[in-house]
Amino acid sequence: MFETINYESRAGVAWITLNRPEKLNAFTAVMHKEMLAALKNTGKDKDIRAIVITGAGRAFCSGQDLGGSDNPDYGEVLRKGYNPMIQELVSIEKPVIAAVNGVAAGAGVSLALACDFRIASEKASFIEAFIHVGLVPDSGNLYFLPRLVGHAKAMELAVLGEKISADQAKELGLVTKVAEEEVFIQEVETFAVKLASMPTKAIGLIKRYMNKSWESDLSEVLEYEALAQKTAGSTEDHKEGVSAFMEKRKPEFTGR
Ligand code: T3D
Repeated sequence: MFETINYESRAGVAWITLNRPEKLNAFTAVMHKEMLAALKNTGKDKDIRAIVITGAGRAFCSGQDLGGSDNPDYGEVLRKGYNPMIQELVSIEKPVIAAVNGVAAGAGVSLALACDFRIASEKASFIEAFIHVGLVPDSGNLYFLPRLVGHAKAMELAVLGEKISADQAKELGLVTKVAEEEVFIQEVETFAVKLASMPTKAIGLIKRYMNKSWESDLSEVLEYEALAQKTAGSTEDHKEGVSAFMEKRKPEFTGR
């Protein structure tokens, strides 16, 4: 059904795999369209409660295809291709995990940064490659990077464009976990299935309002918390969590 990505789902988890391994999964206009469609699908599908984005072959994603663009207006490439994809990803009220299997460069880093969690293979690396081709970080990179690592480190990474290893990324707080290559996919699967068995509505509300907190003051955040708690408090998962606690058993959350 897709040309540049693979899409499959199992155990409540959607797996989206960027699939142009010969170009280290570089983005094209078709890939933007397909990613947007796949992400929209995960948002709508009630059976999907977590999403994994990864890359085929030895790379996660090498950013924009430097050989393939026929559009000289890069602003338009961003507005039509990358920006809707990043906006969609952030607005999905379900956890999204970047399974960074290998090198992530340029907009490939941006894609990983826009996800809610990053799990890296020990073979992964991150490179803000934009500067090496005379460009600026895009696709939300200037938004997420300083928020994740702080302004000074973000400037250093973006301006110097030096490659950092998975372990260095972990030290900076960019990744949740670094896994040995042999067990990488199992570790991602375990993490994703765990998230998919949690109270999905509450996770979605945490994501929505934690994102909004960046541009809000304390009184606004207090009100968001009240709104979110009213909604979370009326879910079946809240009822189940309290019943399970009182009955001293493990809760079975359904995402409703
Ligand atoms: O419209 C716009 O352009 C605006 C939007 C911009 C967003 C951006 O993402 S700008 C940044 C674009 N990305 C890059 O500049 C990264 C370019 N790639 C690299 O720097 C390196 O390939 C890596 C550091 C990612 C990996 O290095 P290495 O040594 O492991 O692999 P390699 O040998 O360089 O690449 C392997 C093949 O993939 C090679 O093809 P070949 O020689 O085997 O036929 C290489 O050309 C190809 N490849 C890698 N990255 C890209 C690519 N082909 C097209 N576009 C790429 N981005």
